[in-house]
Amino acid sequence: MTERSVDRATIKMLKKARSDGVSTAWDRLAAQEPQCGFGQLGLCCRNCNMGPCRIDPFGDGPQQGVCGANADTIVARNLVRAIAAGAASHSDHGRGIALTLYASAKGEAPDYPVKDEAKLKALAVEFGIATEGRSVQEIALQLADRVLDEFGSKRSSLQFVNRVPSKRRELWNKLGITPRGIDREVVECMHRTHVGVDNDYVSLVLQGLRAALSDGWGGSMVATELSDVLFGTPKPVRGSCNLGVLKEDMVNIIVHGHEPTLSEVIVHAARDRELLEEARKRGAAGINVCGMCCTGNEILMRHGVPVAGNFLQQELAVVTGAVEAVVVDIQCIYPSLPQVAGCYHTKVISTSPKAKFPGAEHIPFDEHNAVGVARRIVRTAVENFTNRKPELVNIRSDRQDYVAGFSVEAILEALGGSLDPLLDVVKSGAVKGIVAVVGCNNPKYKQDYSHLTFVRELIKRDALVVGTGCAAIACAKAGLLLPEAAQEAGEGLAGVCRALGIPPVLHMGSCVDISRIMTVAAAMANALGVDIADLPLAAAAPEWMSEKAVSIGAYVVASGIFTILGTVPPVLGSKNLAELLTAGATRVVGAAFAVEEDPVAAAQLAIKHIAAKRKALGLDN
Ligand code: SF4
Ligand code: MSK
Repeated sequence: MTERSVDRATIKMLKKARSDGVSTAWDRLAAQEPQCGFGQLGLCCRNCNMGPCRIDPFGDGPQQGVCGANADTIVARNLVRAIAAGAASHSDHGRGIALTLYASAKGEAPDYPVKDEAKLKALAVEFGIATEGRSVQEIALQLADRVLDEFGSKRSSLQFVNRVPSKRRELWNKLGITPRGIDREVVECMHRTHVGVDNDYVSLVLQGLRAALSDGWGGSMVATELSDVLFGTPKPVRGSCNLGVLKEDMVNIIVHGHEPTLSEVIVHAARDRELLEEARKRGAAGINVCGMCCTGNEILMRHGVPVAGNFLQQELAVVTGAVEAVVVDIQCIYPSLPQVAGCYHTKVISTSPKAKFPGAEHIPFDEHNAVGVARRIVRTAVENFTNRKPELVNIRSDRQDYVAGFSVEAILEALGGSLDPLLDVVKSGAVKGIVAVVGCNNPKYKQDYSHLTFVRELIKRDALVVGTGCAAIACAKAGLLLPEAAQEAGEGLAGVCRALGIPPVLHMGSCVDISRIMTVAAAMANALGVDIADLPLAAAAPEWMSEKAVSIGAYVVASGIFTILGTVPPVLGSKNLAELLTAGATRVVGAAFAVEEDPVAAAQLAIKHIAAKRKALGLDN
């Protein structure tokens, strides 16, 4: 099992899964091998019913589909469709949060009062909404209304684009990739990739970038900013993580997926006296709510709720035999969960009308009666406690403390109210640069190995790391989110961490919270009067797997940040497209992708890039 993961808790639970006769993602991957070579290269097309068509990568067989599309067109269309799916997922999540704020402001969602009035007002000002002499409800209603307009906007640019340095905005305008309506860019991707529409790979990729930008500076940013308004802006908080956070003597509930709307109220319902009494009556010492993936990140950032693990651990949490309910909303949830749960006593409870799972119990979430639904879900879990099969319970003790909650506001507070101290340590070279490490796990690669190796190489060389998503959970499990981890950092970064009392790796939230990283990058560039592409920044998704990660990578590059992918994207079937993404893009948007599966070599690429940017800015002369 050591070839599957570097995480001890994962390895132990994989062994238990095997002895319990449970198949996991790793087993299903083995059963899929060899995976389709055409698919891996991006060379198959099913966009119309004259197909499916595929291009022979060796040049002996067909070089065109029935319609005449060549490798460049097919690979580019597949890439753009992946971006559209990723952007749609983040943005639909953002829309859900905006609709909740709207309902809250209308008095129709009483369980969601505005928690951060200062942030509400700051956003209102950004959107040109008057705040003087107006109630929180009035401001919230107008802001939610205005934000919802962004999805189907007739305007030529999204509001948050104004955060971007002017040089970059001019470039986007020149290239015709300034994002307009959030939904519009996704729809245009689907239109252009329909048979017989856009067949020029460069033109297709540019629209892909525009859709991705509508995610990063639109849908994801909406999700982050309005979640802060509704649930509170995160501040540094301590918690613990990994499968050892499950408690043998308690009712264990895992909340998994991406939206904070449900998990927030479940956290509160689990503290309800009546439900706690019910749990005690059934022999449990209490109710233990733990997160998984990005729903986990959302509640760990705001409440320090324990996180049971990242993407590849969702089945393994069930394998402990100690989970009464896995409550899921949207995104990154295996369809296999009910099957695995069937081997134990665990109930899988789906809650979103957008994500149903055969074999799961569906308890529809309703923001108008959120606490009522949350209580029903918690009660279902409590009632399931007595069904536990003690002979199948095996919770290992692996758990690790972390500090998370580094929102932009929290970072500014740690810096004394302005970015200047951060810019000063970057200028002095104590911190050489900042690298964003984000994204998933992927069973094709040893779980967490690339994340941790890459991050350790970077902090050793005085690069400050900011993380989100499953990458941040990997770092949390390895102890890298503690201030004490500064001892693994280079002298310069370690000194900065000690002075500020921060870890060398800052957890900035869930996948949509990469928008927080973009906001910091834009603010740094604005403060220095340069473009984002001029800054000593880099990004990486060492173990990515989802279409959302494709959208993220595209908007990060289009925003001017060099991005390293640790798993190979399905674009190598088109030499032209691969060249455009890894080299040509630098000439177009000032940044490009690199693909490097070896995390040590990937860290060297990031450090080399940062050194070049520092030199160009005259910082190391
Ligand atoms: Fe084949 Fe063209 Fe149809 Fe794709 S769009 S399936 S390449 S005919
Ligand atoms: S949860 S998108 S596996 S990071 Fe955001 Fe993790 Fe990737 Fe899902």
